[in-house]
Amino acid sequence: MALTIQSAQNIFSNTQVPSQIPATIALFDQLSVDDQLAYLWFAYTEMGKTITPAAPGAARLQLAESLLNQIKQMSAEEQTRVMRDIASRADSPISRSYGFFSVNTKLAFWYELGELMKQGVVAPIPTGYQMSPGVQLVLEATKKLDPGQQITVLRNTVVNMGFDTSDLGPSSYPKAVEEPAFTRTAPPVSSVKIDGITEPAVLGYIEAMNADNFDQAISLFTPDGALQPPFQKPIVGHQAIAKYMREEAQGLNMMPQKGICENLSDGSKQLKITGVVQTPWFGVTVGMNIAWRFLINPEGKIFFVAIDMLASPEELLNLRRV
Ligand code: 45D
Repeated sequence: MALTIQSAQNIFSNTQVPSQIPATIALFDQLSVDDQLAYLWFAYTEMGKTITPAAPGAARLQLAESLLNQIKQMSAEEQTRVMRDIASRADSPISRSYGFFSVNTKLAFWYELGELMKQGVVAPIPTGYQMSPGVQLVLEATKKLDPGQQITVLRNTVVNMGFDTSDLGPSSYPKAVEEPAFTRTAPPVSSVKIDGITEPAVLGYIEAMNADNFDQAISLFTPDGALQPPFQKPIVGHQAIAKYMREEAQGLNMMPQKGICENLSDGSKQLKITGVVQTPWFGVTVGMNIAWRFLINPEGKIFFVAIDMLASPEELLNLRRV
């Protein structure tokens, strides 16, 4: 029987216990735009008491520079309008430019705006703003999350902002700026050991990813292979996966801990591995508990891998089959 992405998505289906991350984002989505901006400001400054992101590199900030310079020169009212436009995904020139940014450039843009807000150059919250009970509710929900989940909520709200440029096609914007590199916080681990796992494709995948060697990682996939990031649809094919990895997987530290491997009747294998991932934005200060679910074809190539955020640290031990 031929492997299908749809059936692969369902391996170890008990991994996807309801996560508080989409639930918190759903609450956020119901807020008014001003409430959303206020929530992000309060959540970010509160979080900053214990963990703060590393400053983005100069090359990264350059990509957002023209937007930031425009905003700096605006009146407080205009600055507020721009932020409302971006947060509400309006079709305005700045919200369009933002919409074309990669995930990490979007984060760098807000990082810098946050700094300007702390310095008083940009107004964090519209003048006369009154906090609604809804903001308090989402803040309370956020406090209950672990740090890895909190930064995922922040990241995903930032990613969703800006005019949706996905239908505009590449020709409408001069793209193709090389994605700036993250500098690694720790030297990559060269020999990967995962309790219970000997599958070469899996060990090779982790080793390549920890060295940002995406060509090497891609070569382990079947040509029609797919990678499914947390809360996203599968990304299919070498080219699409490579583009995704260059934009979003640089500088990650992957620390798989243990796993199980099961042989299927057609010669393929399904594996579930749990462990911790660190993002270069927060380095060793924040660990995200995740699972990888691999489907390896009879030839030892990766047909499918899903990355799931775990609902709780206890889920690290959930290696039961199903
Ligand atoms: O609106 O095996 C202000 C893959 C107020 C690849 C603000 C992976 C106003 C394959 C405060 C200024 C990548 C899938 C905003 C593995 C306002 C693979 C600013 C997994 C917005 C394992 C807010 C990787 C700011 C994973 C500055 C799981 C917020 C990676 C900044 C996860 C937030 C990475 C930042 C995560 C969040 C990174 C910097 C969750 C970064 C999060």
